[in-house]
Amino acid sequence: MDTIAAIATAPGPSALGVVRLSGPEAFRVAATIAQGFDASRTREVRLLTLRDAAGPIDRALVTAFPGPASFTGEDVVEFSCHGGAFTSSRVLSACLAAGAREAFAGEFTRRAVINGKLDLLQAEATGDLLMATSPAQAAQALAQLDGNLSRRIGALRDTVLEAEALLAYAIDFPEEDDGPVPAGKVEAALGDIRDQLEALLRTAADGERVRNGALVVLTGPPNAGKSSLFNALLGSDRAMVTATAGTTRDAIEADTTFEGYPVRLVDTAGIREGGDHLEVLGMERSRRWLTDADLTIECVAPDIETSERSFSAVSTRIVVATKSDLSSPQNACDLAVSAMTGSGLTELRRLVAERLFNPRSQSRGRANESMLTRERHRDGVTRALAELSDAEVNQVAGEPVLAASSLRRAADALMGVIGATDRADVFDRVFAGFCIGK
Ligand SMILES: Nc1nc2c(ncn2[C@@H]2O[C@H](COP(=O)(O)OP(=O)(O)O)[C@@H](O)[C@H]2O)c(=O)[nH]1
Ligand SMILES: [Mg+2]
Repeated sequence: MDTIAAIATAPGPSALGVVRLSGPEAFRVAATIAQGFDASRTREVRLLTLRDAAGPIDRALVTAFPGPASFTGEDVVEFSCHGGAFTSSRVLSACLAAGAREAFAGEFTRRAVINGKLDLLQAEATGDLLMATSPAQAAQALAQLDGNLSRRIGALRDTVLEAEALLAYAIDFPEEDDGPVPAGKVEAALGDIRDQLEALLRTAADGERVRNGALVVLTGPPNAGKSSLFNALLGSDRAMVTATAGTTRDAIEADTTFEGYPVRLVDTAGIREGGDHLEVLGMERSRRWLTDADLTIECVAPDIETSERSFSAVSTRIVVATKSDLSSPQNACDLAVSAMTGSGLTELRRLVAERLFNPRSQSRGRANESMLTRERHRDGVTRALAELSDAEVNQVAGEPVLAASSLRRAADALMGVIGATDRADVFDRVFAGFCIGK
């Protein structure tokens, strides 16, 4: 292992800039740069002068964390210097001149995984926590970082291995009619595993929705007040609003939070017959967004005629009567709002959050409930479930040896999700989205 260095804080002017070193040479590199660095004074924050060949760089707080009780499991040094592009870059350059190599994205966390400080699920959660923009995302990432999902999948894997042991036992005592493994016990164990795998798989939709944000698309005829509502929900004038029908041509996206849950809100061109070339293109786009939507907010205005064509067939939709300041809603709707006065907006945000995330917040109340949050998790659990089905078929067919090896593969698939694997391709995929210095 070589020694790596990186700036761990975001670029741009800031109060502090943190430079991190990790690897067998970390203490030697630090001693070259920091006057009076003492590797024996571990986990002690010391104010030292940093220098390079050209002279002093900064006075910085320096902390030494000896491995294995460090973030990466290796010797680690952190320099907390003044922020801004210049100072932290110069400290980094000094580390490189003293023999460290610049880290690539996610390399510190990757080393933590290799050294057994974190499993792969926790490493992913670290990345999710850095990217979180809403309370729900942060809470989910933190639970995964705490190991909740790892424990749930680990316990399930143990159950699979117990069933495999049960089978092995039955294989060793085939002659005994009423042997050590009562008839039906294996079947019951397999059925229980199936239930648990299916329950786990059902958490993926909610878990991934919290991680990625739910796609909420505003739709309705031109001039129904979609852009006005879009702006009002965001609290900023993002979309153009005019009394001319067909103003919005392109879809506009914005990230926001409703009741602490992440939402990608999209304003679209209103759908109607006719319109010029540009408007027709806009309507095509609207239809595409509607296909992907997790939920649509369908706007009906008192002064605008609404044809069913304007709407989508998405199952989750909220019908909103807009411009409630003009007149009270005539048609059946879930809610009345006014972008002008702001009335009904809080209720609308709450209703959207409930429709999209409520099943999850109920299940969240249950002890130890943890969610699959990525396609990688879903793939692994799906593979385990396919192996379990093979095991069931083989068991029924009187092939316990084959059933046992299917169970072994199911256990391996679950282990792969937790990440006690050293497969480089899996690692590359997990760490591809990380920033440098993490
Ligand atoms: N009185 C009133 N007028 C509104 C309200 N929302 C939108 N409008 C007006 O309705 C017209 C169309 O609004 P716009 O947001 O561009 O509708 P869109 O075509 O569906 O995006 C504009 O003249 C707006 O000023 C509202 O809450 N109250
Ligand atoms: Mg508009």
